Formats: sequence, structure tokens, C-alpha cells
Amino acid sequence: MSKTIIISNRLPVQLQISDGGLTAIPSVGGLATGMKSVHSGGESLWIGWSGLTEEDTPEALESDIDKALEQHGCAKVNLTAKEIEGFYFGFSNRTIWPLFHYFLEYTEFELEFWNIYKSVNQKFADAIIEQSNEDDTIWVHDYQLMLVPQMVREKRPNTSIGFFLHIPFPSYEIFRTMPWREEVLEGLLGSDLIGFHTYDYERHFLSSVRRLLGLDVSFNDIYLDHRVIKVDSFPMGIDYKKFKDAAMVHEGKSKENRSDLQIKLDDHKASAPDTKLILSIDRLDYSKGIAKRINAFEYFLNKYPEYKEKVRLIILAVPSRSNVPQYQLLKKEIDELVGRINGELSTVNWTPIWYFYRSLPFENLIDLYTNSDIAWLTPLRDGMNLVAKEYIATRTDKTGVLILSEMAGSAYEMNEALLINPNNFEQQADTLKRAITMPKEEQMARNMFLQNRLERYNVEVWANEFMNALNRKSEGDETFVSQKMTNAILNKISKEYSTAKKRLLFLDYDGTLTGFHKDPQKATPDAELYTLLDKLHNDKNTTLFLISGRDKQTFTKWFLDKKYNMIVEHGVWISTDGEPFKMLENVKGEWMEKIKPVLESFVDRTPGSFIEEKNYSMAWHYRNTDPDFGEKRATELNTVLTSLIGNDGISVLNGNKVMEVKSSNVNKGRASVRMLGEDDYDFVFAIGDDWTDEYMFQELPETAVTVKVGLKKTQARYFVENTKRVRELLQQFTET
Ligand code: GDG
Repeated sequence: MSKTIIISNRLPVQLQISDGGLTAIPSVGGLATGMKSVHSGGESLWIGWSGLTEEDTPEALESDIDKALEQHGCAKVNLTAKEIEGFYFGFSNRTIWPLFHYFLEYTEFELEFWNIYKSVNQKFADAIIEQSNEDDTIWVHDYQLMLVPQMVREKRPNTSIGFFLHIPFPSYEIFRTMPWREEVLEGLLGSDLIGFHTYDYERHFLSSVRRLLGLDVSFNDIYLDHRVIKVDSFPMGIDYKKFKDAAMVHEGKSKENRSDLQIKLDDHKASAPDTKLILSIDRLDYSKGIAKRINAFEYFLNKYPEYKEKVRLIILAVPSRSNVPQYQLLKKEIDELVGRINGELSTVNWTPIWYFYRSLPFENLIDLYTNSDIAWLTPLRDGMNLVAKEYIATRTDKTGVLILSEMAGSAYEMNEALLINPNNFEQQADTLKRAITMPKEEQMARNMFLQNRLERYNVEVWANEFMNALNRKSEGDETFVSQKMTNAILNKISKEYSTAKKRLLFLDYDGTLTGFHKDPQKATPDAELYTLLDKLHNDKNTTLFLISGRDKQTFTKWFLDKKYNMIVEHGVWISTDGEPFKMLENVKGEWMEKIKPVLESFVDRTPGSFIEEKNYSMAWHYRNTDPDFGEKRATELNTVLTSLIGNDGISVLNGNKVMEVKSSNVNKGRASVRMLGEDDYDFVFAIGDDWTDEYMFQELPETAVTVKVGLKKTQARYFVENTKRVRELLQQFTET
């Protein structure tokens, strides 16, 4: 039976070794909960690091550990202390984490870290391959494992692989500074589906893919060789019920069952009933903006001194990555800031900041959420921020105000919160005042919307939506109307080819018989291609046409000697049997003088673009421009040209990174149908990659074998993946 394999850096189980014995406790984190529906029964396996380095694992316990993990549906990847240092504390947390959170100044580009990151990713990929079958579904999580999808794909070309990034994907301008940027993108592109928290991260990723790898992207599909990779946003939710239920239990607790922390909070409330509690909870991480928040709090107290002794800020900073120097410095900075502000502003009755540097049990987390009037979360960058969602879920009476940074992914879904820019102290001081004075009715109205949304789109829904999208993807892509040319189909067609008495073949050149080149003049035919075309052409039962948008001079140079039949400029010119080109269509070219200056002005304003002048048409190529800019200019040019040409019998063709202006009555469809009428053919074949080839696919009779090169929407009956496959196909024709 096929299974789901989940892979993350850490397993959702914590191992504890004490007195030589072993306990495995399932962790209660958001991801572990969210994956419950996916990670259930014997149909799934979770692979990750156990949290113990090889050095810390007593050999005698090895098999006990494996057994204990197995009971929780987990399997471990063994890592040494050196690997953890280079892979986790190094590349993951000193390169990727700061870079992806826009902290360029903290980003270290160390070759040593990168090499260890690669080898540890390979270890994870090997573990997956060892423990999975071809028909399993694989879901890889987060920035520590970005190379894993491609590493698995190499060994398992047909397995369904999903990847989810829990942190932001930065803009291209930031991402491109990384020395190993292409490798990281290629690693991710081993997936079938790549998920992000927000549309912005998705957009940034697609932009880097286009600019750095030059791949075609259409909406949220990336075209890579014979594969289409889907990119989408899935904003992660929380286990809403768990937080809501915990808050209800908390409310109903008798005095003697309350936690020590709750008792202290009760005492505090009794002694200062008007004091508002403002809460912030984060891992101690520079991306969370804790130091700035403390400074902004001081600013607020100075701007609105009437709130001194009337508010208290509770900071829960959970220790994190304390091996990384930047985190040690931040800890020191926060300790000092809290010390200074409390020292300067405290009174006998009041300490402005309560600061906890520790991780608290879940029960205490609920104590804090339910007792705080305001949650104030000010990350400078945050992939999502689940604390914001958890606070709202625990507000059973719907009161409470959430102040949330715009820089958190959750801000996109939490519009009813008070959204702030964490760098704007003035705005934050005013927002704090607004939160403190906000009428209860307004608080409740805002939270009602937030709660409904969070309850609906909870973490289980999130996980299921991702898995459903991945399954849909592997079941076949609905965007293709044509059928893949499988070996079985090819064999059948080859048989028809071999028994046919009169065959007619139309072969497009660029992107079909040969790949694209930055300079079209350099996309010259190679020896293998000539041999192949010779074989086809020399068969007396076959009429072969090269049919192209190219100019006649170039094809004369490349193919006239060979006596292949040729149709160029989309059907303006024809040459048969080695004769010089003559006109196939009666076209006029006076319009060209008018259009040329327009195209020239676009060339001047679009670096990398150029004009190709043919006898009766003109093409503006933008393959070598910045992809986004090129598309934008192409749209602009289309509008300009369409308004200029009016009803002059001229039309604009939007090809693959090229816009061509030409006479309307000329196209490959019309030309191919004319050739078809010249004799009684019993096998007709047309193949091409471009939009301009669609004319042939449309106009040739239904009995014709029409083939699109590449995975784009098409009117052709079949598709093949790339030019290599085109040549294999033609080769098979010659052999039958
Ligand atoms: C990364 C991304 C993204 C916190 N303190 C305690 C405690 N917590 C729990 C919270 C919450 C979780 O930790 C923190 O989650 P966040 O989402 O806020 O932040 P990161 O840890 O940075 O997570 C982030 C997330 O991945 C998911 O994709 O949202 O943007 O950076 O669940 O409740 N739990 C307990 N004691 C504590 O003291 N028990």
C-alpha cells in the first residue's frame, strides 16, 4: 500500500534519556498537530533528526530508539555534532534564515557550511529513498531541506513530491546575493508542488526562477523540461479547537487547580484592577523584533505618560539557537534593555516589563493568552506567526486586541487586527493607546471575524489542502488537452507511417528540431540533424517540409543544397527540390516602413531585445530581456501595434518570446493546407512548439498526426517533452 512520507529537520517526538532508560514523548507543536490527519496509522512515516547527535546516543540504546520512534510512526536520520554545527547552526541558521528574513548584515556565505548542508540533505534524501516506494507521496518541510526534492527526484523520477517553506521567500534582489542560489532553486524544483504561506513569497520565488534559471512560468506553473511544477500559497492555520478548549478549561478551573503563574496573575489583577496587560511571545530571534518592541514601549510611555503604572508588558522570549553568535548578542541586548527601562521607570508599585526567558508549559501559555488584554507582536519579518492566531483562539468571550506587524505572513489573513509597521514608533505608540481604549464592542466585532476564519481554516484543513493539491497534480494535469506521446502511441503511429504510401511531413525548426539560442543565427543545424533529415527526405514516399517563421536567406544557406522542401516567413516563401525561393502568397510590404520605427523605439527602451527583419514581416525578439520587463513591454507593444495597424490586412503574432508583425493572410496553417491539396496523401504529420504552429494543428484535417513540443496548452493531438524526444520520434520513423 502506498504511504505518505513526511520529512522535516526535527521529528515530532522528543527523546529523553535518563538513568540509562529512554522515553519518547510526542511533541505538541503546530506542525505535528496539523499533520495528524496526514500522519496517521500505518500509512505514513515521518523522517527527521531525533535531536540527539550520534555522539550523544549510547550505542546500547540505538535499537531501543528505533523501536520507540517506530511506535510513533517515525524513523531517524543520524547526524553527528559536526553535521549539526555546519548544517543546522551553520547554513540553515547563519545563511538561509537571516537572508530569507532580509537580515543581509547577519548572513554568512561560508563554503564549508554549504558543503555540509548539501551532504546532510543527501542523507535525508537517502533515508527517504531507502524507506519509500515509487508510489509513495513525499512531503518535505522547510528551509533546512531545500535540496532534498531534487535529490529524491533523481532516483525516483515518478514519485509525487511536495515541499512547503515555513519562512518567507525573499525578493529576487535579496535572494540573488547567495552564491548557491541556482542550486537551491534547482533543489526545490525537484518537487511537483511548492507551497508558501503567502502569495508574496510565491511571487518572489517565481520571479527568482524566471530570472536566475530563465525558465518559463505561466501563472503559477513552472515549465522545466518535461515537467510542470505547481507553486501555490497555503496559509498555515492552527489547531483552533485545542486552544479554544484549553481556554474554556482554564476559565472553569477552581482556585485550587490554578497554576502558580495564574495565582500570581490573579494577585496582580486584584491589586491593580485597572492595569492592562500587554503580551508578547516569541522565540528569542532577531526576526521577531523584540528589542525594537521594547524601545517602542519606552517611546509609548514617554509619549503618553498617563499610562505609567496603568500598563504592563509581559515578554515571553523562548530560548532559541543559542549556539549562533547573533542570538547570544541579542539576548544580551534584550537583558540590558529590560534592565535599563525597568530601572529607570519602575515605581514601588509597578514594574513596566515582566520578562521571562524560558519556555513555559502549554498550561502557562494559556494563562498568559487568556489574561492579557492586548497581544503585541512586532516581527520585522515572519513567515506566518502562529502566536497571533493562538491568542485570538483563546479569547472565549471575544474580547482582547491584537496588534500585529504587517511584516508577518498572518497579517494578510488578519485584517481585523490593528496592523502596524514595527519600525514606526509613533504609529505603535498611538496604536497601543487605541488598543487600551478600544470599546469592548469593537474588540468583539473584530475578533468574531478573526475567530470564524481561524476556526474554518485550521491546521488540519491546511495540511489536507496541500495534500489534495499534490494528489491532484500527480493524477494528471488538467491544463493539457493533448495526450502525451507515449512509446505505445509512437509505435502505433510508426506502424501507420511504415504502411503509408504517400506521406507529408511538416517540421518546425526552432524549438522543435533544435533548441533556442540567444542569437538565432547561431542555432545552426548539427550533423546529427542533417543525417536525420536526409533519411526522411530521401524516402521517395515522403514529402518533407521544413516550415518556419525564419527568413529565406538563412534557410537558403543552411538547407538549399540539401534540396529539402521549405516554407519560410510563416508561408510567404516556398522552395522545393533545391529551387530558389519563390512567393507562395502574394503579400505587400509597404507597411513595414511605418512599423519599423515603432519596433526600434521598443528596442531602444528594452535592453536585450532586437528586431529581426524578414522580407515581408518583422519580428521583435525579447528572449534575452529581463523576463518581467520583457513581458510588460510586449503587452505595451501589442497595444501600440494593434491600434496602428487597424484593418490594413496586417496582424500581430505573439510567439514564444517574440512578437511578429506580418500580413494576415499568411500563416503556417494556410500554407500547410495548400501543400496538402497538391497530392493524395495518406499520412500527414505536423510538429512544432510555438503559438504560430497552432495554425497548422487547427487547419490540418483531423486525421493528421499533430504534435506539440513542450507542455503548453495546444490544439495538437499529442505532445512530446523536448527537442531530444522530437529527434527520437523522427528517428523511429526512419527505422520502420
Ligand atoms: C516558524 C516561522 C511560522 C512559543 N513559546 C512557547 C510555545 N510557543 C509556541 C507558540 C507557537 C510556536 O511556539 C511559535 O510559532 P510561530 O509561528 O510564532 O514562530 P516560529 O517558531 O518562528 O515558526 C513562522 C511557523 O514556522 C509555522 O510555519 O508561522 O513564521 O518562523 O505555536 O505557541 N509553546 C509552549 N511554551 C512556550 O513557552 N508550550
